[in-house]
Amino acid sequence: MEKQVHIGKKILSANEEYAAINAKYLADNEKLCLNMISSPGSGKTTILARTITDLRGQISIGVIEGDIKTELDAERIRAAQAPAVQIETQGSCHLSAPQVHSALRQLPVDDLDIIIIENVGNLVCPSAFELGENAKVVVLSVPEGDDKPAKYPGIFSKAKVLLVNKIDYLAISGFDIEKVKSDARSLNKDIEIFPISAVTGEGMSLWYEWLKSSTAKCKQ
Ligand SMILES: Nc1nc2c(ncn2[C@@H]2O[C@H](COP(=O)(O)OP(=O)(O)O)[C@@H](O)[C@H]2O)c(=O)[nH]1
Ligand SMILES: [Mg+2]
Repeated sequence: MEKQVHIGKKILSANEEYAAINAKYLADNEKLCLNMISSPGSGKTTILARTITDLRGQISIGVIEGDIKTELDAERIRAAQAPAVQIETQGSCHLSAPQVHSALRQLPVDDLDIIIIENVGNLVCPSAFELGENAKVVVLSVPEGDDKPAKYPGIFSKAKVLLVNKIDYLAISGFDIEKVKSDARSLNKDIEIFPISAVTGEGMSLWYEWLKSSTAKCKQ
């Protein structure tokens, strides 16, 4: 008869192992690393390009881009004069920690203060895979509707920051921003919420202050 022996030791998945290696590398090098997650089209790349441009000379940002196909987003980041590494996942709906591990080796990390990972666009799979980041940043844009924190609680529970983007559409949409704030806070009482428009620049200064203070904390 077979006997089962419980050895009481958690066997880490390859993803968890690489996430721990990435996290240690980033901590040793005093870098802030953010994992940006949203539906496709919420404005992640637009937010990143504007942030890079507006913080030039104050904070240096490098980007790891994840998409199923194409180098298009990395090209947009390079056009904003920041280093970017593109990962094509070839069908996978999320980035993995081993992929981020190899992308980190291709970035000029010594010259950077912050590394931002733009994950593959969707609100579900990316939230389940740790990459070694300090924090997840979820982006919800006004045209997507105000019911998304309630419908996709996983990512809104885990994120440290919620960027509500495209607030320039607020006046012509039925989007209830107070409902989004209270739904997100009922899942995650400490979540920081910044309503922004990456096109007009409204609200971006509070996001920049958060980036600056979080960067400073990594260097202490
Ligand atoms: N009106 C408006 N459009 C935006 C804003 N941010 C991004 N967009 C537009 O939304 C579309 C998708 O943006 P993109 O950055 O590619 O989204 P991503 O797929 O999340 O990276 C583009 O046409 C952007 O110009 C915003 O704050 N306001
Ligand atoms: Mg993008």
